[in-house]
Amino acid sequence: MSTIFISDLHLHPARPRLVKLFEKFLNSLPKNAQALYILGDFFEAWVGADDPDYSAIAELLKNTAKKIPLYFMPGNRDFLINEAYMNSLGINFLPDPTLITLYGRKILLAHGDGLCTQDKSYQRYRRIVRIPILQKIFLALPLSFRKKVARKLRQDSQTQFQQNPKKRYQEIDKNTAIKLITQYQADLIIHGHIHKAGIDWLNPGQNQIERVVLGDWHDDLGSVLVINEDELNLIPFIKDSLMNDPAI
Ligand SMILES: [Mn+2]
Repeated sequence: MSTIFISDLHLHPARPRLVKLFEKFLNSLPKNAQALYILGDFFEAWVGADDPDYSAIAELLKNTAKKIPLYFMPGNRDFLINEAYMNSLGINFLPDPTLITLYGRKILLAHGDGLCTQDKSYQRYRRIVRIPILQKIFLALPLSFRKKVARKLRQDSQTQFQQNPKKRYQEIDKNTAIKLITQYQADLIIHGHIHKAGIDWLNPGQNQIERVVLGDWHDDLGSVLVINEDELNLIPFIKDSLMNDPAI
């Protein structure tokens, strides 16, 4: 038995090769996989279920959820996704963060943007845009307006990154993460967001907390975490390689 984790695909119909790669990944899920977890930034910029740009991609998820239990945690690119919409697709919604127990391990799941607490102005913005009533009001506005707002936010953050390239894909605040993980009494955290795939220790030497950072996806390269009773493996996904990977 194994459990699969992915994040940061940034899927959009304007990137057909990436969408194709994701389809291939779905078709090559190992037979013994018991669940698929998506930890945010699955969509490039999600502004409502009525956006036709994402209907085909949402359909892929819906069909996958008929075959394997699917769990979805929104990221900063798809934070408007709510539980009702996910349930309508047959998908389990996960708030950020969520604690799960898997193969005897207590694992904290997060997208990762909430752990970047050095960026005070982003955290302020994040708190506001996650207020349910504000989300409800925004989602009731015309689609063309919502898409315009998303474009504007994207442009603003691009400009910000151009002025300050270090801010892009900045490391999380490890002390914030350690505090949170300790609160939840977990011994492993899995997150994405920072686009630097890897497995490391958050606090080497002391009560060791293991961390997996899921990687972002590119047109010809995905990043997949496979967990089973014995081990964690962060595996690059290239075309249809997942099934044949000896690590699984
Ligand atoms: Mn993100």
